Amino acid sequence: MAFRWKNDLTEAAVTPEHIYMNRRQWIAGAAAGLGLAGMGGTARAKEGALQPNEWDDITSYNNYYEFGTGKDDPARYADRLTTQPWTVKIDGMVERPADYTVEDIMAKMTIEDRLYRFRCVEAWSMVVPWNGFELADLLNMAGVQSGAKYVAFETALRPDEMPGVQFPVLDWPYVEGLRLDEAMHPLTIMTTGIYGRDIPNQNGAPLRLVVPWKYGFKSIKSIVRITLTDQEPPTSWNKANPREYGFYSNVNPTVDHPRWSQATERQIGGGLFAPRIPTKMFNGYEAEVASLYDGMDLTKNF
Ligand SMILES: Nc1nc2c(c(=O)[nH]1)N[C@H]1C(S)=C(S)[C@@H](COP(=O)(O)O)O[C@H]1N2
Ligand SMILES: [Mo]
Repeated sequence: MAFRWKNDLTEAAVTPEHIYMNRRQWIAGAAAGLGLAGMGGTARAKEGALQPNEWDDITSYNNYYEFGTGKDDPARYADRLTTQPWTVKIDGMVERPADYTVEDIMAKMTIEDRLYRFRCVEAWSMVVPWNGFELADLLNMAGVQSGAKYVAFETALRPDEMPGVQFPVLDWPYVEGLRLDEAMHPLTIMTTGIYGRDIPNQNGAPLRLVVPWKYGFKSIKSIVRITLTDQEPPTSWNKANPREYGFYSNVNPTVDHPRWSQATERQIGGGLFAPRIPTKMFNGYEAEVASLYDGMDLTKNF
C-alpha cells in the first residue's frame, strides 16, 4: 500500500454498513479501558440499543467552520485540504518534543473500533463508529512531564485551502483544550477513520480528537499541534462567547445553553418526524467519567 499509515481496515470500503458493524468487535462506553477490550460481545450486548448513523449522514452533515458555517459546506469544500504530508508538533511539558509525522504516530499506535454517541451543543446528535487510538498512548509516547496539568490542541490554518477562515467567525486557528486527566481517560481518542475507511477531510482528517462525553466542539479536527502545559489553555468557542461556552462543556441535560434547552436532542438520520430523545448526563458516559468532576459545581464549571 502506498500510504502505510492509513487505516488497514479495507473490508469496509466494499462492505455495506450493517455487515461491517456485525463483523467487528466494538468497544462502546463501559467496556473501554476497563480490561474488557477483548470482550466485544459483552460491549455489544450492553450497548445493544446504540445504532450507528449511516456513512452518508456522518460525512455530509458537519461542523467545520474553516470550510464555511453551513452544514454542507465541509463536505463540499474540505477536499481542498492537503493532508499529506502531515506533521503534529508535540511540545511544551513533554520529555520528547518533536514534529511527529502521521506515519511515525500510526506505526506506534493500535487502531481500535469505538462506537460512540456524539452530541453537538446545538442539540443534535449522531452515533459514530470511529477508528482510532487512545490519546493517552500518544501522550505517553511523547512523555508527559510531572508538572503538566492541561493539554492544548490546535487545528491547521491554511487560508489557501480553507475558504471559511477569511471570515472572522472565530479567532483562527481553532484551538481546544482538556485537563490532563480528561486527556488521559481511556474514552478519549484520536480518530483516524470511520467505518474502517480513512476519516474524510470534513470529519477532521488526518487526526481528530473525539471526547464522547463533551459537546462536539471540544472534538477538534485536523490537529497540527498538541502542547502540554500547566495553565488552562484558551479555547475557541469560550473566547468567542464565554457566557455560552465553558472550558469543560460536558454534556449535561440539566444545564441549559443561555439560548436553548439541553434536555433533549434531535437524532440526525431519524427522519423529519422522529421524536427528540432525552439527552443523557455526560452523554451516557456518566459511570466512566463522573468521578473526574467530583466536588465541582457543574453549573459554574459548564
Ligand atoms: N477545527 C475545527 N474543529 C471542529 C469544528 C470546527 O469548526 N473546526 N467544529 C466542532 C463542532 S461544533 C462539532 S459539533 C464537531 C462536528 O464534527 P463532525 O462534523 O464530524 O460531526 O466538530 C468540532 N470540531
Ligand atoms: Mo457542535
